[in-house]
Amino acid sequence: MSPFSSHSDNDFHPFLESLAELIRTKRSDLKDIRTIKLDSDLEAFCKSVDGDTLCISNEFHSCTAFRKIHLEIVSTSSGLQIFHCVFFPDPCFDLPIFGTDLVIAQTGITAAIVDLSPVTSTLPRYFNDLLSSIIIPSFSCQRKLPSWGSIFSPYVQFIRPENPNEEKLFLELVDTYLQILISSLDSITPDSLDSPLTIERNQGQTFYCLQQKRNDKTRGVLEKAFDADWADRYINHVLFDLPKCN
Ligand code: BLA
Repeated sequence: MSPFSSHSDNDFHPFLESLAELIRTKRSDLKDIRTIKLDSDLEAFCKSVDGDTLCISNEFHSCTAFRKIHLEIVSTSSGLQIFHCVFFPDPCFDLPIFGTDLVIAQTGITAAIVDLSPVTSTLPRYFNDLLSSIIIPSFSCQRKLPSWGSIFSPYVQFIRPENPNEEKLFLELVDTYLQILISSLDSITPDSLDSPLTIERNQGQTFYCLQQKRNDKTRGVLEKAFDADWADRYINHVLFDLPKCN
């Protein structure tokens, strides 16, 4: 039985469903994709506090070029729904980090963000060339990035979609960013584990994770349902574990 069935309304917002379906389809295009088996208590679980139930479900995959592909859905019985997805590259590959986050409150969608984030001072040329050639829609509500958001690329989109057309445009953008990422794999050769380039990308990925951990809004949702220690462990080990040192 799905832990989500404990909710009075276990339907996800159609925008969240579409984003999840899009990413799962793209993920299945990766040649050697494999599921990482999780402890069953991390795969899907719920916690009730003060009459509100929070449920989390996780999917972890990996493949040659990505050390971890994480897809997560968080929902509460009071109507909060969050979609979180990150593709963490193996630092031997000259790839940016793909990340997307969607936050839906009772009042509607509040945040949608997507990026291919660099782990060195600039994006690799392949990505810069392709991203600079696409037409990014002029979404009506652009949101201001927090200070820790310096990790994102110049192509980050952080918006509040105002209508179904903007939701569709956002989904198309996610599709394009993932297409660019996946198409880059055809011509990529990994550097060795001890290459200075790999080491630099490892450090860049570590910095990305440390900055993401400064997002008090993520911590806030988890701390409210669990407690500070649990939230800390979850953020450090499940959401933003650091790449292994070379
Ligand atoms: C914002 N993230 C948020 C918000 C909430 C969460 C409640 C506030 C929404 C708003 O301001 O409208 C909560 N996000 C979560 C939770 C998880 C999650 C609980 O992922 C998972 C358990 N966050 C990411 C990734 C990105 C990201 C990968 O995890 C980007 C690629 C971005 N979320 C992000 C940003 C904000 C945000 C930039 C806005 C923060 C701010 O305005 O201070």
